[in-house]
Amino acid sequence: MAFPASSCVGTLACEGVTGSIGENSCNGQQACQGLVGDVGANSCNGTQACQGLGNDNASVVVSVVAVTPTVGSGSCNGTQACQGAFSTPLDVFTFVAAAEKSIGNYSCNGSAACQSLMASVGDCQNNASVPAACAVRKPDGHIRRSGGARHGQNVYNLDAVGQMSIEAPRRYRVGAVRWYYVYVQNDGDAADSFTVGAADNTPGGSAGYSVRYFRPAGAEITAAVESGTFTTPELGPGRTFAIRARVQVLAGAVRGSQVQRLFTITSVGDSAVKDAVGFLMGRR
Ligand SMILES: [Ca+2]
Repeated sequence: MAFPASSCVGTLACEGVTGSIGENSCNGQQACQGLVGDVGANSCNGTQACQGLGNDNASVVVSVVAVTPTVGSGSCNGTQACQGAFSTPLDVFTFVAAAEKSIGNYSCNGSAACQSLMASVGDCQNNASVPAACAVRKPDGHIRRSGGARHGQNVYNLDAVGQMSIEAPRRYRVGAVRWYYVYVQNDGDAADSFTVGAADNTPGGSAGYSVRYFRPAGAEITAAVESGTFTTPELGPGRTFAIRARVQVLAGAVRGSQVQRLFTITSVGDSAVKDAVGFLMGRR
């Protein structure tokens, strides 16, 4: 049967039904799970909505699935929405041509949305703005000491290998001050903010050194950086924000000792995406 527009809205609505459904439908938690049939635009938006859509769960005697459902634009947006849609079960007598099915633009935006989907999906990049789930998050940290070379641009890792400003140990006398610039660049394709945290990873600790952090305009942000809560302003793609680090050798620094910091830069848009830079210097 055919359902009109704005149907199957609500938790568990139309679970497992057969038939086409008009636009603005299947919007609700677990709505239209296991549905077999076409779905109109602006549909399947909700947690686990339309999961298993179009699956052939028939017995082994079924050779071909008659329906070739499609889903309109603006759909499958929600956590786990449309997961496993149009997948073919392990049934040697059943063949479902994935190419016959499609989902329109503005779709599949959400954590794990459309996972295992066997269908073509409109390009995320065609959306009027980049939805969070489509955005590429990519912080790029780089670092240099004042007057020194920059390290780590277009290098991405969590241990700062290849992204360290390393100076010859025993270089500085007691009282010496060095400045470092920690650059946070947005290499992603959507505006994003980034947190910056500093860890003291000096072997044996860095007693005898003062390390403080400042905004470009001069305000001190040492506590926020040390706790990892400092957050940059929102940066457009390609834009950079710089933090200054002031390192001073104190009278208590042991001869030949060193001070090291590891800075971890984390995307606010996706906290799983990070980059790291660091510096190493020491007392003569
Ligand atoms: Ca980098």
